[in-house]
Amino acid sequence: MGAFPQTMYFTGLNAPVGEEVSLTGLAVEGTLPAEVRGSFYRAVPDPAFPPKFENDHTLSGDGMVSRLSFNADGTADFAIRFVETARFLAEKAAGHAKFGKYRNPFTDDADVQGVDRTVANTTPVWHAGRMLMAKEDGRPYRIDPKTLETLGSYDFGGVLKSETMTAHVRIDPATKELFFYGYEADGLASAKVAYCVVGADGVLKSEQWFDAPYCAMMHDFTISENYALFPIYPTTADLERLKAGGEHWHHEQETDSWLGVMPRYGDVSEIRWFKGPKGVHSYHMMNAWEDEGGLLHFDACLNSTNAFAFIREPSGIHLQPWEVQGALTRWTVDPKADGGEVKETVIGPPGDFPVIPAAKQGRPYDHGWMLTMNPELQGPPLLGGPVGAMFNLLLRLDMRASSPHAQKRPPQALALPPMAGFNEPVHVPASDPAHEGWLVTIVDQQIGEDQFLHQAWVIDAGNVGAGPVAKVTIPHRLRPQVHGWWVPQAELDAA
Ligand code: V55
Ligand code: FE
Repeated sequence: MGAFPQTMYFTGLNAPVGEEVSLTGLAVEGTLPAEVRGSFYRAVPDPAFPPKFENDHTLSGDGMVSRLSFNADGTADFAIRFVETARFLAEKAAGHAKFGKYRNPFTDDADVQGVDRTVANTTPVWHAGRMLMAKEDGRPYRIDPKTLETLGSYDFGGVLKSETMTAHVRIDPATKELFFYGYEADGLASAKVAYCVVGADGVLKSEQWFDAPYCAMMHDFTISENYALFPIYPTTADLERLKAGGEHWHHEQETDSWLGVMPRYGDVSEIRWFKGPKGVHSYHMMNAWEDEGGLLHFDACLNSTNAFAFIREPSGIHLQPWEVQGALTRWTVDPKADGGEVKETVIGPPGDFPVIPAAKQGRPYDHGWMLTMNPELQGPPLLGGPVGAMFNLLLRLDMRASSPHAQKRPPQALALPPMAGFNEPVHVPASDPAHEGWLVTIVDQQIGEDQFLHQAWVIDAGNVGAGPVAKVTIPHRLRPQVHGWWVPQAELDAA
């Protein structure tokens, strides 16, 4: 077996771990709020074998699903297991990597052609009592939420036609329906998008296909109370390039972005396309909402280009990380208009991993949280993750303050010391509507040359600056997560 490449994607915090563990009775320091009772699931890419290609990166890692559960007796349990995808099992049987470049099956070994090559590594999605490990290049894998065992590829009981399902779903807080889409729905580099609605009972009740303006990396989307919003940014795929063994994605700095808007229970023929700026890109949206005048606002962590160097570089875009400009940005459109251009307003700082209370999905909202880099950090950041450095400042944003008509207040912030980083938090609602609830997040700290301390922090969501109210040290090496999900104990008990 070869060795892992000695690049930033496989060294330091990003060094592969690949060990399945189950630890029980971990001590919780501090005061764990009674409401933080349930499990924090995380998706962690972790390659079981050194990649076939030296230029491989974190997004190709085999999915591991991790569970941190807060127990009734005040202790915590931690477990992590590989998602046993068809790809993982084929490589495990061979004892080495057989699948090639990120999302390029033409670079795979001949004897695994046609084998499902998704790695299920992006989001643990919980809906209707089912846990799905999702990645945008394929169908999700269903997981037993208690044992973390893999139950197999999931297609909503044979109903889903799309070959893919996004890792970024949206759940309506009132109807509990799951809204999602799949892009490249009928194959590599296709512009076909499947738009799907799943009932609160878990039954896929609608799947409609439409054509995007071009085949784009559609990582996230959002819904408002009445609309579904599909952003298209010019990170594009090309079948001939894939056949020639090239990269799945190139970013095109001179190509227009678009926002597709349709009534969320409407027909896809009703989609209207609104033009955005050229060359911009966003991985994650914070929310979308309608104002009293009927205008639709779409709030995203927008960047001037693709945030990932491994996408920029093959596209001929050579920038230092600090040359990438970003801001929480609002695009406003009139959803009743027949297309047009978005109206753009900067409403917040650069950064990513936006979080809102689940109850505010698609609704006007007062506050949200996100991660950013601390411009006042007195020392080096923690290197790791797909961008190369971990976010080290957690912000609570007052979204009303970001309206040009409102009083501007500085955001509340929780800063980490040098060589420490936040993973994306999950929000745990409080039972008292006057309390903003809690954030649970994994904090990684480098404490030696290749030594790291990993802790779960529980933070008062309305007072992030006060620091954690409770901490759990996880005595196991952790790789950076992608996304997480909070599942309350009552929902686990009912499942
Ligand atoms: C992202 C993550 C992915 C992926 C595409 O964070 C985009 C963004 C972990 O996999 O395949
Ligand atoms: Fe994401």
